[in-house]
Amino acid sequence: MIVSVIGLGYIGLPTAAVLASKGIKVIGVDINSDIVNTINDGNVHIVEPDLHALVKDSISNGNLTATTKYEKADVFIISVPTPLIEEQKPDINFVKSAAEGIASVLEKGNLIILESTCPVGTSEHIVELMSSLRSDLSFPQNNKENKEIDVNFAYCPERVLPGKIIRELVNNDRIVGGITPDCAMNAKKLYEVFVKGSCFITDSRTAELCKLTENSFRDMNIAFANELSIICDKANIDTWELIELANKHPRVSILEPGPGVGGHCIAVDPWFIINSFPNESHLIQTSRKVNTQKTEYMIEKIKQTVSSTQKTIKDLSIACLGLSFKPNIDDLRESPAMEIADQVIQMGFNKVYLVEPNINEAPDLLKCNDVLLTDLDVAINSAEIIVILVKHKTFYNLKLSLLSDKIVIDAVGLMKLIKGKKGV
Ligand code: SAJ
Repeated sequence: MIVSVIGLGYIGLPTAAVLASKGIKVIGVDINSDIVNTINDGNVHIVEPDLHALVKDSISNGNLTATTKYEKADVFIISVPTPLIEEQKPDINFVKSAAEGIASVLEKGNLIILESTCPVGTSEHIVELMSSLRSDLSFPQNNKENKEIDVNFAYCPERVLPGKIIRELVNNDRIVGGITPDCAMNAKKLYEVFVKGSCFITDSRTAELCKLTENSFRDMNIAFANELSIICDKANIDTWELIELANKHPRVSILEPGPGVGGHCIAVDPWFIINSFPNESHLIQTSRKVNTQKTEYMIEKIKQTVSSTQKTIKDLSIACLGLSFKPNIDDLRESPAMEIADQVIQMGFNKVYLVEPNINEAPDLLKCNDVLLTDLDVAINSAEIIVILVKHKTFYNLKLSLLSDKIVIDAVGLMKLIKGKKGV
């Protein structure tokens, strides 16, 4: 069996490498020739534990090859981006062009699996597109007379956590949504080659909404925590203590507040539902709003803190601890911490110290005079105001004594965690 994985990004490359590690011949296809060359050299263009070793092995034993051209295969897995464009509308053009590329090499008996996050109904839409391009083949949707189907199509969303992708690819349960039950059964057989979790079968529309539901659920739950954190701030109550105590109830499990929600999934996917169902998605829309407003609240809080010092901003220095969108990763995309740091830089402080232990150079957006990417000790020693934006493990050893004469604004509960560890 030959599997072709279209799109060698955060999901496609790990999927290709895991399949290849099971002895399957995998052809990875990507429009970016630099990425293709990097992979063919046995290297990787993304930071993800264990990925490099898997890719290196699969390239050297010949199970994995990368190319910019579509080639014949038995199974095609589409894992290309579906970004939001203006007015927060999802753009499925990369999926469409992958479908066109696959159509050019498609043969009777092939299976196509779509993994990209998509609006409900996309799979049916893509099947229609492919069947219009290949009228010589019978596709599941247009098979009204129940003729023999030449090509199978299923929607199987990825649900892996960045930082744990390889482990979760293998261990997580999968949702396999077929255009027909046979399509789902055939796709399930492929996942069973490497998935240790269970593969649950459904139709493609349910599987599409299931992916969007999972991330919207998390967004909504984080919004609850963020809303509580603002209420607590106003009421002068320690949010972290409140949540810890509320979570002692056997049926309460509140997530952690933060500076807002980042990344390319949780803050994005709810819009796929909102766009398709604007009049029905009240909670989902409100959650997006609450999480976005939490970032603005943090920026306001910093401004108010400056005013309360009775010093002019030019006489003050500030440190922002953490820039990535969540702890212990180097990914700065859609990061609320980056947005806050950017606003802080524009406020006109004497010096802005940025601490992000997972990167070596300040990102272009934040590069300017009076802004320094430094280590934790330098920042803490030099700044009067310390803003904690990400709960990186490397911050756990922060010496509380160094903070005694500082103004600390803690968006993530790091202080509570350190005090708890030290038994203060
Ligand atoms: N966050 C909080 N409080 C929390 C948990 C998270 O503020 O209690 C913030 C994080 O700091 C971050 C954002 O939410 O800014 C998202 O982080 P995350 O760890 O919740 O999720 P992602 O974006 O890394 O991965 C999510 C996962 N989805 C769910 O947990 C439902 C993952 O399983 C998906 O595969 C991934 O989205 C995706 O690709 O869709």
